[in-house]
Amino acid sequence: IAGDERQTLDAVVVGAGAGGLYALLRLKREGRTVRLFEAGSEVGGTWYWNNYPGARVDVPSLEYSYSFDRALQQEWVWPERYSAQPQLQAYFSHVADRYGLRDQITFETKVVSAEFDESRSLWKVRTDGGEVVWARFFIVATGPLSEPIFPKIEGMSTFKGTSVHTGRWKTDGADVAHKRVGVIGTGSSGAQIAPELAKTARKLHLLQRTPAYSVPSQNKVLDAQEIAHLKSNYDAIREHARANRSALGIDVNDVGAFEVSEDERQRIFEERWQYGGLGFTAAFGDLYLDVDANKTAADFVRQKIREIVEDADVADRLMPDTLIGAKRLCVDNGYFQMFNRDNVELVDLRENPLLAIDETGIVTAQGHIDLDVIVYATGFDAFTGSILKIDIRGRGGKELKAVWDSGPRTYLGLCVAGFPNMFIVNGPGSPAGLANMVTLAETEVDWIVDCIQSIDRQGKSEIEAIQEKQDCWGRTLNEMAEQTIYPLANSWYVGANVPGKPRNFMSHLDYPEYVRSCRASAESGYADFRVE
Ligand code: NA7
Repeated sequence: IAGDERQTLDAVVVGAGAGGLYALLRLKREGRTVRLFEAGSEVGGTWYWNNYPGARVDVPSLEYSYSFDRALQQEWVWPERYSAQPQLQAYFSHVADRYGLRDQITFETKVVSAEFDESRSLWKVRTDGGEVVWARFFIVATGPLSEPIFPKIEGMSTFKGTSVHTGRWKTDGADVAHKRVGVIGTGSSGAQIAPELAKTARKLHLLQRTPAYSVPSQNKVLDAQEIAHLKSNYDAIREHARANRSALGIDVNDVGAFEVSEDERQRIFEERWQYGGLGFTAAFGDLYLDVDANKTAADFVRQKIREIVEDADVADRLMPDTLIGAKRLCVDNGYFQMFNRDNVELVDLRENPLLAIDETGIVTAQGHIDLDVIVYATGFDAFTGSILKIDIRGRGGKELKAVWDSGPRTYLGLCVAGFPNMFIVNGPGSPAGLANMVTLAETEVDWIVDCIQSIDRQGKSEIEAIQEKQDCWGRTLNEMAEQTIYPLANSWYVGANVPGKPRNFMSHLDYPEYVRSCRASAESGYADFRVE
């Protein structure tokens, strides 16, 4: 026991991405004893693991960055509108150095279990290195898109070439120069990596199961004048973004798609397309609310595909026939243009199903594709995958896995009934996945740390979500989602990308409203929680 006591910390944080790093920073500033465990060998989270060629953020970098320190945001230079992975990695590394965070981080170490000891109101946290630490608070910041998923394809393991998942490029990365490459998947990762690999590969086969909507990023190098202008308006930029449902600095046009003439509608879509980025689907206020309105945007993108892709048959096969934006919209740097290259071939798995993988490549209904490299751009077990990899047990030894059996349930996306003193950053039930993840991480961590401080000031030892409040939160999320087109798609937002995963819309759709709920809870002295 004495040895255990020496190890008792205020908090354990899991994950050194945007959320975990900021949690460590804030807790340190409050004079708390903290340790952070990180599976990778560096900080950065998503931007550590997803270092595949072409990896780039789809939110402008000046926004996709911390706002807590004006000096940091003024001094740090983002050279491009949308930063590539190396810049993002460098940024988080700089943050770790600048605020002296490294001493509290244990790298290359996974947390394997966390168990709440009711008699002592402490979390017992065990790592894969066999270390056990005790902490009053357990903060899970493992990321909503961090647990890669591989499809189950017969013969996969027999492939003698290189197999690599985009989300594990760090460890498994492949050299594709002059090689024959197959890319499986047409989500954001596939749409980013394929054009980049095609530049050096001998041949690239893009294996498409569902055609994707993608809009150009119109990424560019920012010149000194532009950077100076943006930085002199930083407060206004942040404020504008925070008023947006997704905490993104996009201009939402509140007008309905059918409130303007056909010509005007096309003009507005064209303007948004030329500007680039996720603001495309904010062209009209009802694109996420009304299926017919949505179709006008979808038609516009289909027309663009027709114009960009020279081979009409290939263009036809690339045409999505779903709703636009119901699955995460891809933001690309030459995705559709890539199909005009002689060394790129589209394999449409709907008419030519993928049957198996063998030692030398992929077997489809129409024959064998010889490959040296297979890239799995097949996505992630979103929201819950990385959390449930940890054996988390709350009050009465109850497993989180069992409690979330039919889908993740949280209160404010931050806490779970039955799991006192546990907090999740960017977890299910928060606007994670849809909102600017750095902004959201700051919002949530500030709430968590303020909460911890308040508990102590009140002389209390435990805070726990109340079941009825949690149920009510879940209903609110569903009601919000049902007014939109989101539940209509088979996306990772609803868990449909993982076979057998229960279908739940897992995100909160309105960042400002979410902030109001969190603030109201704090202002009430956490009256909506059990505090003891
Ligand atoms: P996504 O968006 O989940 O995309 C995964 C892609 O992989 C998608 O096109 C899937 O097709 C495809 N996939 C998955 N399994 C298979 C099999 N068995 N055969 C063929 N194709 C398959 O993951 P990303 O990594 O691209 O992006 C995740 C998020 O990260 C993104 O939304 C951004 O927010 C950042 P499907 O559509 O299911 O038919």
